[in-house]
Amino acid sequence: MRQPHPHRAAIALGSNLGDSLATLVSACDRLQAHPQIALKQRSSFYRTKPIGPPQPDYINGCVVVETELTAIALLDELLAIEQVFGRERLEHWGPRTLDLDLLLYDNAIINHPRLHVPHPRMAERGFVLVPLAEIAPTWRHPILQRPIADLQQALNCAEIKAL
Ligand code: A4P
Ligand code: MG
Repeated sequence: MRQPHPHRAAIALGSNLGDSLATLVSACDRLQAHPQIALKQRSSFYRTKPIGPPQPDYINGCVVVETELTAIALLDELLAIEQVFGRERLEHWGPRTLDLDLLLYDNAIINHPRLHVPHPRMAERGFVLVPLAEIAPTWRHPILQRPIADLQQALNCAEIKAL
């Protein structure tokens, strides 16, 4: 029998404009409502200091989903959800109402002009690894070949507080 949702993916959520917490909760609802995506786990949400130009603090979190979508099709859904929340791309690493990044897709390593998986900067970022380690500590980073919990413990994440 065909599995309905054969792939597992990890997605990072971030926002630092508008009502960030409400935006992230609504984005999770949108993912869950999608017929080809099943939301399996959602982390706590965390208040985090911005990496990049001076801007407000972020709220960050992560989810694990199962899906029958290809990685590129899943990326397109994430970009469409960002648009619903009025994402405007003004400045690289600048403030945003909603950022959805595809972190991991099964154990795939993808280098496509529009998609890099694992997300290239995820292993250096506490705002990604703290929420991801909460829900997927044993998932191995397919390039570094280390579990997410190990990568997180190697970073100083003292400033990252759950809401
Ligand atoms: N793209 C390629 N790979 C991926 C992927 N794995 N997931 C392409 C999602 N998109 C991917 O994205 C530009 C293009 O990247 C997409 O169209 C897609 O084809 P974008 O979201 O417009 O770019 P961006 O987010 O401004 O740039 P970038 O480099 O992705 O930024 P990051 O690395 O996501 O950093 N500080 C805190 N505390 N919390 C944050 O969440 N986020 C950023 C953004 C900076 N500082 C932050 C946070
Ligand atoms: Mg992004």
